[in-house]
Amino acid sequence: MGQVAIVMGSDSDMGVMSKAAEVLDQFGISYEMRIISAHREPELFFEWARGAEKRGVRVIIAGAGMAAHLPGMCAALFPLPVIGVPMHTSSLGGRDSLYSIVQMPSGIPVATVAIGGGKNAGILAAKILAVSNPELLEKLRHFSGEMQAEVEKKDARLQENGYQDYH
Ligand code: RP5
Repeated sequence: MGQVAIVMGSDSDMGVMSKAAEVLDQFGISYEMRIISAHREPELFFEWARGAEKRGVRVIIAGAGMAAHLPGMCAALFPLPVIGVPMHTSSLGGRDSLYSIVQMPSGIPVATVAIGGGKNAGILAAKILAVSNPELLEKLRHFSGEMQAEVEKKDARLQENGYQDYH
């Protein structure tokens, strides 16, 4: 049981999808994580996606590569937000995955992140949940503040040392 469901078409997607899980862990958001292939096990996939809302899932993060139908089919079956994560592929550099996920027909949106964008998918899921969770929103503000501080530190180092001595 979890507020978010992370699903991927293959364990070869794990490197990217684990980044989404890490973000959810960081923010204390509960999630389920599954490997389910829409193409290789369509019946199981349908059952899983149809049951997600009843299980308490509020956002699905779906990652897939190549002819990546998993996120779009999640959006067809699940009434709440679906975030799609296109995988990098060796033959077409992930454009196949990206176009398969982002080019949804009108009426069935998938919020598509960048190729390999597992981390942003996790952050986006947190932001969606933060709409009705002030405590989570506060954590997100803190997270943004930390990112800003990191960049400021880097710039201060650059101003101090110049680019030749910037490591
Ligand atoms: C998709 O096909 C998966 O999401 C994966 O990105 C791609 C390749 O799958 P494997 O052949 O590595 O299992 O369904």
